[in-house]
Amino acid sequence: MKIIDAKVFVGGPAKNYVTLKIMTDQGIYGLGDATLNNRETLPAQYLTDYLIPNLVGMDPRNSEDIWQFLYRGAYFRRGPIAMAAFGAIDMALWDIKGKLANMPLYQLFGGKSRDGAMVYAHATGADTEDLMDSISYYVDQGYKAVRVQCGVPGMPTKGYAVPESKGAFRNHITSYSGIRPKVETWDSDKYMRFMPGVLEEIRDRFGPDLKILHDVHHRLMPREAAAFAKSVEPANLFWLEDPTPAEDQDALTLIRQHSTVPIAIGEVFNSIYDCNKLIERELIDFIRVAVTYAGGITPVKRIVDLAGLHHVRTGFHGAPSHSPLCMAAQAHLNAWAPNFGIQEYLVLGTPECDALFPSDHRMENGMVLVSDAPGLGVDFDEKEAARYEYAPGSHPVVRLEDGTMWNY
Ligand code: KDG
Ligand code: MG
Repeated sequence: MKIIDAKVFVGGPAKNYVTLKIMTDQGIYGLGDATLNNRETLPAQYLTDYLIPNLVGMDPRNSEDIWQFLYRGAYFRRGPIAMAAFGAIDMALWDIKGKLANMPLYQLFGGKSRDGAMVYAHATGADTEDLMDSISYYVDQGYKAVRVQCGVPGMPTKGYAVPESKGAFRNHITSYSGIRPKVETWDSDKYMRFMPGVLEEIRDRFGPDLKILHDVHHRLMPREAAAFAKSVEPANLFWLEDPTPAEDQDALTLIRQHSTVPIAIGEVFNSIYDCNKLIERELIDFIRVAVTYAGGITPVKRIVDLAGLHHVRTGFHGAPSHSPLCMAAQAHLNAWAPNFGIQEYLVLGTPECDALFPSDHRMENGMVLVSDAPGLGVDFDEKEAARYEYAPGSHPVVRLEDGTMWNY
């Protein structure tokens, strides 16, 4: 069996999905996702210029050897651009393998460990009452877990992932359009004074069973993060995410010394070498890598197995920017992983997205139910894809009130 060609598509409804389609001489094709949010053309070009010409002629069934060829062959290893490109190839090769075996991928991993994978939604509010309405909206739909973000009084822009005005939470998605980023302001003191009280109010209002998550989005310094983690303990969080910039791994030791709040980290990690020490030293509770950014199913399955040895559970990244192909790869891993924790899940099929990526993966009562179709269980409609064009975007940048650059 041989790979005869591969194509890359960039575009989609309100997102620049980077979709790879690998064709074989047996008519079976595989699909993979290389969507690197706001830098989408870069993995697309890496695929087109360097990787696809090497894939042609290879046996797609040798996905392990092909992964080693890509990774060891890169010389300048890792990094989000290369790993997203490898991730797309690896996903597509697993898709082909599943189609050849006529089995959904979770069967190839070892079968199902659960019927449905619990997901969390993003609740957000311009102020506390607005946030409470947003949480109720998701709880009423059957969600058992919500990430909660709240506008901080007295900050010129209100904080990470919060709407500027009340009542906007249903459609709130951080705006990414244009090459020049929007500038947000941040004040750690105001945030640290305000947020613990909000989390306690949510716990009082919604009772002991709701799983409450909160994302600091890399904004606190290590000592602040340790103090903050201690101060949110009464709210009994399911997790506290990215309390400090993820590259300073010693910060996690300080946080652990001061608090038992569960820590989730990893959405910006690209490889097992970004998290193996954190996992082995049991400094985190949830690993948040995404199958796309971390190089595909092959390496992420190894991370999941390592995490399992240390009681670290999965909580894969699933921001709105992730393509349904990445979410499908994660749905299969979630169905199998003995150490599954939770899944962030936001690509709630708009009609346009469902038309571009038809599948019968579904969401019911805050759980993802994985498709039983062979492979990833997601198709790609090229005619639909022709409707979309690449539109450049950018993450916001953050400055302190005196103008100092900070972490988004
Ligand atoms: O591309 C960046 C987003 O994926 C990120 O800001 C979302 O922090 C995020 C999350 O937890 O989903
Ligand atoms: Mg996050």
